[in-house]
Amino acid sequence: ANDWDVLIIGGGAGGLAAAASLLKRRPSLNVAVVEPRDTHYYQPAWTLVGAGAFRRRDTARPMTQVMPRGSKWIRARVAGFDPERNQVILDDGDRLGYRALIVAPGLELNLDAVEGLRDSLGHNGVTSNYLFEHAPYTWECVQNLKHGRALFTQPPMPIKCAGAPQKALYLSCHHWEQRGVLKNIDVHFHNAGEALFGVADFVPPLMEYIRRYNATLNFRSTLQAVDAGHRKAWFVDRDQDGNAREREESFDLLHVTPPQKAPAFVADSPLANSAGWVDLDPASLQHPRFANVFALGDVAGTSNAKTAAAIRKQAPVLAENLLSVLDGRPPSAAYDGYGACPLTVEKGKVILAEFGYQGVLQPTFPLAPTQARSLYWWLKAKAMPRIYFDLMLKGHEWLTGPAK
Ligand code: FAD
Ligand code: UQ1
Repeated sequence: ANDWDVLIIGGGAGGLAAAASLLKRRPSLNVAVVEPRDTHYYQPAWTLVGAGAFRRRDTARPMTQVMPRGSKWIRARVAGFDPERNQVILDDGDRLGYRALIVAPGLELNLDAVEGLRDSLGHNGVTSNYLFEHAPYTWECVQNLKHGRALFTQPPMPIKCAGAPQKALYLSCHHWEQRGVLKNIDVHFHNAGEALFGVADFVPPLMEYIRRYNATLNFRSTLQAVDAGHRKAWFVDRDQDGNAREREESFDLLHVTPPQKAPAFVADSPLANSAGWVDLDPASLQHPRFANVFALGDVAGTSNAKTAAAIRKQAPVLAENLLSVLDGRPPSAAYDGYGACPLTVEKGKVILAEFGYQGVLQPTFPLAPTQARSLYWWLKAKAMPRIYFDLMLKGHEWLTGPAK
């Protein structure tokens, strides 16, 4: 049975923004959001929590409070898809039918891909801003460290908010600089990739901060295992030709960005591409084989930066195109790959990286885009949470512009 006009999987940034954009356009639509958790998290502020610049409790809201008016919350977990029958399968075996489906369960932190990480987090200086539970521990460790070794890691791409691993480094170093202890701390960045940032224009201004904070960059260096008890971490370093070498490092602080992957129930489904993400047309956000299936947010198999900023632009495009499909018309709105990463290079200054597909710069404001600015710190720390909760999750799209 087609229980719902539109069934949305996930009550995170993507699912709720899509629900709000749809209901804004067509309030009569019969929309349900399947979401197992009773709390919605504003993850972008966890970087600030790790630097003592935002209260953790302000990043969590009851799901009932953020669910867009007119949508029905179904508290359940999806276990699989049956797109031939227009049904999703819940983990208790029940099925829900739909006329159109939106897949938005985000991505999964793969803690088990690093041996010992699960048990080490939260102990002896091992921390991560990527988890609600541990972001405050980052700030505790940063304040306590007066001398020693601090390591910051970045796993292979794709990850959400690819700038966040280095944001943790900059904000920690800025605190140590202000306290006069930075000179006593040996700071290392271990990046599985080959570049400090994926869009070349932003690398030179970021390198200035790397030099200022006297941090050592290690590229093609991937965290394999950690033992908080002995304060040891093991990396696999590769040279340009791909030859691997294991390296043991001691630390006093280890900020880990965990490896990330598509959720298994998506990767193992008929909706996935070969990498496990939802297969999508990059412009229309429509599935190439199942015309009534759409996706947005971190689970999308598009090449944009996995950010809430991307969702701000994706949701209206998806809403337009999904309504076209329900009405028997071809999709006509196009997403240009916009994403944004506010790089917190100092406590009080941000380089606002905004770019689309192929790394094309897309600045919102008519200001030199690679400049660190206090205006953008204010945008990130003060304005953005309100833009997110009061505009984006409510379907107010004046900042986004009409979907074309
Ligand atoms: P999520 O918001 O993660 O939501 C997914 C939802 O789906 C969850 O509620 C989950 O419970 C639910 N779900 C999962 N599995 C199932 C299932 N089987 N059935 C039903 N529901 C399910 N973005 C920016 O734009 N700017 C930033 O500065 C920024 N900084 C960040 C810093 C950090 C430390 C982190 C972690 C992220 C940051 N991001 C930033 C990224 C941003 O938070 C994500 O891109 C965004 O939340 C993705 O939204 P989503 O809806 O795809 O996934
Ligand atoms: C943004 O749109 C967004 O999503 C709502 C974020 O996530 C919370 C961001 O961090 C940023 C920087 C943007 C970009 C927004 C503007 C207005 C330039």
